Amino acid sequence: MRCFILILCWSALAAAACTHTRDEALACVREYGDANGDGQLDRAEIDALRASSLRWWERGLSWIAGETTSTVLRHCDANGDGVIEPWEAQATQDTCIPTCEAADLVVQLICERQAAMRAL
Ligand SMILES: [Ca+2]
Ligand SMILES: [Ca+2]
Repeated sequence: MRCFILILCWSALAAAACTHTRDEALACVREYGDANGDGQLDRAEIDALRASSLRWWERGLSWIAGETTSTVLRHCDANGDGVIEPWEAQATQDTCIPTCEAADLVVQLICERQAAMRAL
């Protein structure tokens, strides 16, 4: 019986773990983050997106975890020029939202909240 419950829990976790893809996460970050509509994300836009999406304690936690705007740029800005362009998504697959769990987090913490704010 315990095994059965464990398997149930595991499959529930596994199903809940990956409901979004990296492409979805990147697309919505671009959609909600690119404030000036030039097709790329700069530091100020990433800062603004984080500030308006994350709650103060989540920003604190992410800062403690080392997930800052600088980290985002380091992981997602392939040529290091300070802006994230669409072509860099392909070049940073291993560092920028590398797992579907990361994609889920981005969608839940940023995209869904931005969508909800827009709907108001
Ligand atoms: Ca922009
Ligand atoms: Ca770049």
